[in-house]
Amino acid sequence: MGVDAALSAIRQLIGDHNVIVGDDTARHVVDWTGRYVGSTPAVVRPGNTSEVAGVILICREHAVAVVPQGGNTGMVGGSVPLDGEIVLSLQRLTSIGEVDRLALQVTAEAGVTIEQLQSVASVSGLRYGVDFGGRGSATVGGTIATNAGGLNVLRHGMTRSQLVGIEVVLGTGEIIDLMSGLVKNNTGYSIPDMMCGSEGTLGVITKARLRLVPQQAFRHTALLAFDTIEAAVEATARLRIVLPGLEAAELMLSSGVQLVCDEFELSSPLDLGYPVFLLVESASDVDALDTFVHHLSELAGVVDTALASDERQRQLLWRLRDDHTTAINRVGVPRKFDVTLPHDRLAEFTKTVQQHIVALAPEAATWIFGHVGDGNLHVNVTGLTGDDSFDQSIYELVISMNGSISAEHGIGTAKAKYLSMQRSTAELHLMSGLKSVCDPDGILNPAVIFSSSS
Ligand code: FAD
Ligand code: 2HG
Ligand code: ZN
Repeated sequence: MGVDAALSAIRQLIGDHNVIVGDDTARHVVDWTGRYVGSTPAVVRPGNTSEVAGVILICREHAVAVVPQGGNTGMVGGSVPLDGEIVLSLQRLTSIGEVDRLALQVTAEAGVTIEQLQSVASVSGLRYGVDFGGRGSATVGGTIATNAGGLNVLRHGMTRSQLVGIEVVLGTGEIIDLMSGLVKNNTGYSIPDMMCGSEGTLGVITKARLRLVPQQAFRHTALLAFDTIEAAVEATARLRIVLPGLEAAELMLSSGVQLVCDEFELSSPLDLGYPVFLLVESASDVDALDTFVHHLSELAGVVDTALASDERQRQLLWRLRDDHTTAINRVGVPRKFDVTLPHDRLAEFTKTVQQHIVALAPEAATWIFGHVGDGNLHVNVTGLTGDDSFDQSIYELVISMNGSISAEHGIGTAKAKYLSMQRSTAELHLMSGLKSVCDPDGILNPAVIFSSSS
């Protein structure tokens, strides 16, 4: 049997204790939302790059499919073995080099979490430009594989903007080492850029060279209430112009904030009778509170404001935003739509999609929040009994409004069958050509991005 022979060779390579089977695989076969549940003959945990390459060579030889897995916090069913694949966990690759103070860069292995990376960077007065609620579990490898966005994209860009070097094991078993950290290196196609967002379909990322940014001493944070989404979108645009230190602009609706407050026994500093909220944060190296407050006071459409006057209040404001995902999970297994719209259609989309969902699935509840500065909304639907035609109709709406069906979570298995709604035949052809060069036997995440129908 291919799998048995492969596992026996893998045991010899990485040691018996690094091959997990049976009940101990449980946390590796279910995704964070609980929507995607698979099974696996084994979770294999190589401890370094050459062991990763050895595992891939063995799997290739025995024609066994593999799902690379970091923190298993992905939202699109890409990190779990839905077709009985072997799980290749990167969680033993946890070393971080010293911060390079001349280049403002650091080298981190794939299994390092974003929280660990932030803590190493902070010792040198620096931070990593990508951050979000899943920081405690999400890994360097997983965030590169998904090109994760998060809370500070409007200031620092997505993961691709932080990536200056990569080490990756292709589906052929070859190791590509591009870890020089040279910021300028126009020597043909950019392989790090190509690997970023490839969701484990082209190679297994083992190490990365990452850009760091200055950690600014002062953070000013406020929750603003509005009567309309239009006003919140306008206010975000205005703040982006007048506040160069603006790091975050997060949209929430009163229903979501109410849910977070109910689930976690928090109280909102603003009246939840207001329908729309914006959480804004600005960072600077000098205390710019007066400027921050002044610009907030000049915004049109703000009906109430809560300014965080200390770190405890700041943390509370952030919990109202960060805890949306966990609170929604408690209501039920959500259907997630991570979408981008052109900024001038965000308000229209938010209203239209809610009406659309009520018409299609009156039994369901809709929760909308997101990174409004990036045009990125997270539409979560709970209590849904409908089939896949529901998802398709939401994506049709997004595309009809010139949006994207995946903003920052990727395609995974969840959206594979809808990818051809968004990408042209020529684009899909180019992507599958790359896939067949990097992974000629199709052993890496075979069900991710590409569906049999695309
Ligand atoms: P996994 O979930 O393990 O894997 C994700 C994908 O990458 C899979 O396809 C997997 O096969 C592949 N992969 C993993 N590691 C590797 C590797 N080393 N080499 C090759 N492929 C690999 N995402 C955002 O973009 N923005 C947010 O604001 C955000 N907030 C979140 C908040 C919470 C509370 C949670 C739970 C998740 C959030 N996410 C967010 C989603 C998730 O954290 C990201 O998609 C993250 O990038 C996944 O990292 P991971 O290490 O958990 O990867
Ligand atoms: C966030 O922004 C994450 O909190 C998760 O991207 C979004 O739960 C979601 O839909
Ligand atoms: Zn998000």
